[in-house]
Amino acid sequence: MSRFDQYFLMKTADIIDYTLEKMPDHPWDRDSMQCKEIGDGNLNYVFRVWDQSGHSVIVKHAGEALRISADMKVSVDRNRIESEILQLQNVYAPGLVPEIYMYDTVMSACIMEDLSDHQLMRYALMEHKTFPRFAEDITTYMVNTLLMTTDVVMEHKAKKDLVKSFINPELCEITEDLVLTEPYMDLNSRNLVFPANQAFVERELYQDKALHLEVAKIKFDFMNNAQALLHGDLHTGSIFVKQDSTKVFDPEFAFYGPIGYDVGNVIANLIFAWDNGHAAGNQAFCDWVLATIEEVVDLFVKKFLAAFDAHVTDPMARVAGFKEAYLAGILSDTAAYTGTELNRRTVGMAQVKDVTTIQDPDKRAYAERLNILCAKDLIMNRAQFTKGSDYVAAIHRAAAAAK
Ligand code: SR1
Ligand code: MG
Repeated sequence: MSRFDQYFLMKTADIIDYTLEKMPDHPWDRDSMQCKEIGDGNLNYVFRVWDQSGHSVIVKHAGEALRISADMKVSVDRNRIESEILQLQNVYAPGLVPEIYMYDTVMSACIMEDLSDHQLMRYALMEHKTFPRFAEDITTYMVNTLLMTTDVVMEHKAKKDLVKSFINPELCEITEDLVLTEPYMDLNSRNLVFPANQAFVERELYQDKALHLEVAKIKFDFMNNAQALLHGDLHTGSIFVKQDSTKVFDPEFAFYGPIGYDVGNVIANLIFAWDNGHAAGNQAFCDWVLATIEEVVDLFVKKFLAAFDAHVTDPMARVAGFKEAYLAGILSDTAAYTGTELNRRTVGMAQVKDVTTIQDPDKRAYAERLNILCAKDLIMNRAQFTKGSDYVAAIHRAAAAAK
């Protein structure tokens, strides 16, 4: 019998015992072991455990109530989903995700590689650091984890087994509400609208019926297009970086959905970094962000087409013209979900520090108007966004219109 045989919400004081019990063969220097809670996400508890001999791990633990709001309860099965997808992605995209050492469905916890030598990408971008490998790495990660889990590549029954295993209704419901509904109608009265933009948000988001119709189509595509095994929350707070390495973590929102959702989340979060650099007047950083957005889209397309040729075997998927049609759908979705991520992080309950830490209220209001105008362009004209320069042009258009 162990005290970890039945779920309870672990605290820092429990984690060393837990780690020793679950990693008995690790060469810990027991007397010098320490633990600290380091999580700053919205959902889970993240502990770093280390000793003076240089060993360290991360223990991630799901609580029944979310950190962002004690009223929100979500299945702790999310920890299994996250652990299993990271193990799978380590096969498809080796070196681009942290290694999972073990996971435990009783305590809803996993023990994984410590990436403390990396920095959380959102914070690094807020310091206006640039990462020359990022576009290359993130597009490899996306093409390898996404295209390879579709049924144009996988044996169809094996793919459906994965759909079953990664059914994630409660986390998807968060996205359906927070990303794909509430920014357009504040049904649960939990949107956070920057006061200077209240009238703008009412007009541009809450009263625009044509926008609502397009977002409704996008929402039901998110819920019904079981295209690939997504990360599901691929923002810059889910990515660790250093100059020569990129690691994508935190895929607890994983499920089978439209590929464009992951790609769009990356692009939108780069736009938030641009907002921050622009407010600070850092032109060189903004130029790097725009070049990176362009490269992410164009490299994604290039690698996707090459991987399609190399891996797709289904005879109908090889019919002339199908590859281009399939990609066109993904690119249109990418633009749409870039737009929905821009809107939800600007007016929804889960915002991003890149924008909320802009101190000058006029500059923050400007950044938020820019995000919303850019989002609407992306959503309403989504089929026209086929290459990286289309996104850069949209950001310039929104920057001019938001003045
Ligand atoms: C209630 S959770 C709020 C947000 O945090 C996560 O990172 C997801 O983006 C979710 O929408
Ligand atoms: Mg997260």
